Amino acid sequence: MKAARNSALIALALLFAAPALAQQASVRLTIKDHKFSPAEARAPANQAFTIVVKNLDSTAAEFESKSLRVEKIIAPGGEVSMQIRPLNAGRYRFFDDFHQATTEGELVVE
Ligand SMILES: [Cu+2]
Repeated sequence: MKAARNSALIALALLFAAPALAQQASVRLTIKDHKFSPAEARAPANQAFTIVVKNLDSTAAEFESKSLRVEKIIAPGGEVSMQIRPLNAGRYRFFDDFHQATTEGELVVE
């Protein structure tokens, strides 16, 4: 009886979780030689998405954007994932707060 109820709950959970996962867009960036790649990335407007940044340099980086409202340290060789709220169409600048002079890019939301 209890097992049947649990599996029904699991089925229900999967039913709701699957479309949400399928729809969630993600933007992947890397940092190498203190440059973002791509330096201009694209994301969908009006829906939540994730930004995943991998740091291929041997120094720590701090992914930061005032307009995206994120700030996260990335260890050398490390990767971070950030959940971004639904955004209006526009251009959103981001940068490495530890290497601001060289390491910046823009997210085009459309
Ligand atoms: Cu900072």
